[in-house]
Amino acid sequence: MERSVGGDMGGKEDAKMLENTVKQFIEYVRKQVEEQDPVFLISVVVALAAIIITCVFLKYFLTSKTVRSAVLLVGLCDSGKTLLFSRLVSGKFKRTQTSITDSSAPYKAKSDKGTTWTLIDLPGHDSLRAQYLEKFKSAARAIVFVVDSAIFQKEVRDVAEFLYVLLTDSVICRNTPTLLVACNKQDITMAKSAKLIQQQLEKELNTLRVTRSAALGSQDGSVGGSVFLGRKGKDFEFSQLPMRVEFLECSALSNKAEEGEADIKSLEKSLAKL
Ligand SMILES: Nc1nc2c(ncn2[C@@H]2O[C@H](COP(=O)(O)OP(=O)(O)OP(=O)(O)O)[C@@H](O)[C@H]2O)c(=O)[nH]1
Ligand SMILES: [Mg+2]
Repeated sequence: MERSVGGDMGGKEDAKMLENTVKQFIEYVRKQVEEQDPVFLISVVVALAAIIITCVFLKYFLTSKTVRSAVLLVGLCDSGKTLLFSRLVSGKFKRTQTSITDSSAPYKAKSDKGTTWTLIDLPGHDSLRAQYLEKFKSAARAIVFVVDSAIFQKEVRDVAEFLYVLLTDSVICRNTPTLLVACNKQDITMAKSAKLIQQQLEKELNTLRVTRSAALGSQDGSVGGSVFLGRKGKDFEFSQLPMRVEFLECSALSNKAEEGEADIKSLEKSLAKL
């Protein structure tokens, strides 16, 4: 009992002492301020504000540059992401199986600067796609969207649906990573050209935009965080997007021999411009 009363008194004394010290300090600062030239004081305040603003800017600028250094390989199953990954990293052919997890490796761009990016191969399977995209999307400097040009006609709807998810994502729209649509498997005779793939995707995305926004309207906003695709009141075109978009043709496999040369020069050229 006694101890607790003593403790209370000690606490009160401490509080009083602290109050006195603070008062004395405020009084001291007030006196100092009064004695100074106001022009000098204003310059000190302005200089301090400039230092704080510079620090905040530098921190934001440096962190956003260091964090976003990933190049993601995304696309439907069997489009050739893993083989392209292997070709870009080591130049070698690799027998692949459906990926069930991500794999990453440093990739040195073929430019004068020779920046090293982290190349990340994501699984294309329906059930894994979303979770891996979620994991890596905020780190993306560029997204290589791989399309199987040989069976594009059959897959156009699925390809457009996946692209729609990417292009209306709020994080991706804010960070605006470069989008490289790699029209792969050009070694196959039936392969569609990059130009045709672009036109068909624009048409398909235009249709999807109408159906998706109608569905969103009836769901009282439960699917939040998605951005309108392209420009309202205009047919969709890739040029309306906030990020740089490039369509290119490549083949991760030569039609002559399995281990033969791949044709990924256009992809390497685009990656050099990041
Ligand atoms: N002809 C031809 N075949 C290719 C080309 N690129 C990849 N392939 C083949 O297509 C198949 C699928 O390639 P992967 O690299 O495993 O495909 P993926 O996109 O990683 O597939 P998931 O991991 O399931 O998402 C393999 O048999 C590859 O050898 C190409 O440019 N031309
Ligand atoms: Mg794979």
